[in-house]
Amino acid sequence: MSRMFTTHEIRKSTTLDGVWEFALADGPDADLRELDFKYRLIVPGCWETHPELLKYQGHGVYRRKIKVGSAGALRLEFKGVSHTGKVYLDGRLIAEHYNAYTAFSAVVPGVQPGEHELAVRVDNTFSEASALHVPNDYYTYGGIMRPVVLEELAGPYVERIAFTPSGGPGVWGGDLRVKLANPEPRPHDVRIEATLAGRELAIGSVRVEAGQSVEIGTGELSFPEADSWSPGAPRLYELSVRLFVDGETEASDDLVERVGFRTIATQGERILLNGETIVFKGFNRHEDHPMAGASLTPALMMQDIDLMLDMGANMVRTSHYPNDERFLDLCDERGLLVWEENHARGLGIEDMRNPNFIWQCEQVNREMVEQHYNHPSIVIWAILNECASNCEEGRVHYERQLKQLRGLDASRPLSFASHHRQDEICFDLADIVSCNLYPGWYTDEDPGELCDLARGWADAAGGAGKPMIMSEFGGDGYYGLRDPSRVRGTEERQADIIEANLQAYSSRPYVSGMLIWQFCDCRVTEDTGWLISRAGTRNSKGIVDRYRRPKLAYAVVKKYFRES
Ligand code: ADA
Repeated sequence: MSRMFTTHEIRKSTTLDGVWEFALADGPDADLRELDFKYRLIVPGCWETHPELLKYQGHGVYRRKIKVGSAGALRLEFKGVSHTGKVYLDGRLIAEHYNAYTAFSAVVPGVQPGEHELAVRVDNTFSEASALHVPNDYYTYGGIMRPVVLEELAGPYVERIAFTPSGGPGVWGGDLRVKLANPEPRPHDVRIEATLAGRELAIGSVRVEAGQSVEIGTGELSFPEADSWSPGAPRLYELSVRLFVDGETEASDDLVERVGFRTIATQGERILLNGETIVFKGFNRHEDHPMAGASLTPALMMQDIDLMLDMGANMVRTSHYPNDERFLDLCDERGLLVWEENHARGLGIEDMRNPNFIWQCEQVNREMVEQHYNHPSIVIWAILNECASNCEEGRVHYERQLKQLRGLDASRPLSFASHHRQDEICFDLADIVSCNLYPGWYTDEDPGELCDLARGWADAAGGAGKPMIMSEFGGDGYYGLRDPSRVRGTEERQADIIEANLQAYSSRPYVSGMLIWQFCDCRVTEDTGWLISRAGTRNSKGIVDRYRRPKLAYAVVKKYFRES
């Protein structure tokens, strides 16, 4: 299952879930014919779930046979390969992609019916070639960790749909952009129809040249009957787009998306959802589980959402990378708002000088927005968590990337989380000011006083008149370590820290959001500098542990999130 709903009624589409053969490789160029495919791994999955590969960091090759029914173009989509994937069809390279957290695809024209071999080289090593996957306070797992989709294309196909809602309750509208591609060696005339919220829409006709793609837009449409999407009533609508090629009366391709009617905006120091003030309460969450690595099953994703909702949360931040689409689908369905961010954590200016940094960030920004554009739950795009936003050289990157995001999506506010306190210099570039501060854990400051100081620093640094979110705060609590002394690391002390922080932020009207670091404990890179101080090679600031067992702080969070 690659999504939580059916995305094609017409196009032939299957997921390649299941058992694949797997071989270790001693480098990126190992001869595929000479490898020993002795392992059997589940896709999607992480190789660290295999008892011999618990800490394997290196190269490996996945392999399986696929069956193709009719001659034509084949489309293969990989939702997430960690962190670099090279895809081969019958020994021929057809796609290459860097970054575990966004999807990529390959369209191969003229594939003959019958059996073919699919092989994927996967690499999760750290080197200069990888500017974003670096040793870090979370774990870069290895493997084909998100679903793989195989599609047979009958001709021109819908590559992407982007729906932007506008208006408000009772006067909902929106505009639709459809991107079509023609994988065939001759041009086609294509007519496009769509269905949304009970309306049949004739989008128009267009000629698509051989091997080209085109985008067609509707302009503003009105849907006065549509219900709003909101956390309390997350009403979703299927948006189906169909293609009719060269005068045919039967559609030959389609794509179904799920959309919601909601607006998100900032107004002075407030954030407005559907025109009403909202305060975000929630968690930072890593995609991490002891039994599944970063490849959580839908049941595990749903459990996380249930736990967050049980505590009274209304938001999750996808720290620090774009998340699995199935998790976002579930957030849409359950009404959990999402702050989604690009992939970067704690990169200093030296790291940002990596020659691959710019293109790798630009690529993940573009893929994140294009691939996740239609999720009504996503209400903030963010970039570069705790990177060098405290110096002019770093500012150039923040400016460039925020501008890129604005160009890709002007309908959602932008932010970035900063830990630079009074040294921050980029808040003027964002729509929302976000601060990561750890009073009670890394410092002994009073959370309320520090929050007031942070508001002042933000105001002085170009953030005046903008909403402010406390985007990270918390402290370690080792699951099961209980002690009346309430010393650091006990569950009691963690609960105290969380309580003091939540009390301070929920009583300050200028705070538009509070996101606890973090939802669940997570595995971190082993043996790298200061990270060695992470007991058990994990970040233990979760309100639940890696197995989702609640710590004492759970009840504290529930009290504040549910009552405030
Ligand atoms: C930072 C960072 C998180 C995590 C946290 C911590 O704020 O953004 O990824 O490392 O600190 O636990 O120290």
